[in-house]
Amino acid sequence: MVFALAWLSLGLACVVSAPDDDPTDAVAGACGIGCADNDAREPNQSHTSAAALVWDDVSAFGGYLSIDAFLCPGESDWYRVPVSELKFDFYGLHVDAIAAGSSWCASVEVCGEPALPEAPEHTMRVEVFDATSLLLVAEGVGLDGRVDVNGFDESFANDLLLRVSGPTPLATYAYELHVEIRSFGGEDECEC
Ligand SMILES: [Ca+2]
Ligand SMILES: [Ca+2]
Repeated sequence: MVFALAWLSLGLACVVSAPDDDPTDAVAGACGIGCADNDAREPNQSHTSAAALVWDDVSAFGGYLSIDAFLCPGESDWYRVPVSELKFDFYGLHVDAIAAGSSWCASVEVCGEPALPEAPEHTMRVEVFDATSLLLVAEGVGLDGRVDVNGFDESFANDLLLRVSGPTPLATYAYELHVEIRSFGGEDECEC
């Protein structure tokens, strides 16, 4: 227990930035320290080192991509999504982030799909920024390892920067990130 508390206090006190770190991360107490299980898109600890993502599929209905990644204690994972190349008339943003152990329809209890309990180690924040202005255009926080961020208007017509982080350094997990820009309005439904 003594060791656990010592580790915890170190984690919470850490404000040291990595060389490529964003100053705002240091203010927020993020360390950028990484961990053994971190993903191959590192380093992406700040918006200036955001990992460039590419669409898995683009059609007249929208662009879609998904990746598997890992969030280490206290880090940020930044991604750049090439929305401006889509040239749609309508931009509907749908971001689904799923920590390992949760599932797409975890919030629909009647479906009985895997879900995580609300806990500090399962917290996840997804922020969406306009890549040019760096204005925050959407965000979501989940305490149960499941974040769903949606929006639609011209705010999502430029390239977007996504930041995945844990509000607490206790949050660490493998996660899936699904990003879709739809050229039409529409809601997701979980069908059991
Ligand atoms: Ca990572
Ligand atoms: Ca990172």
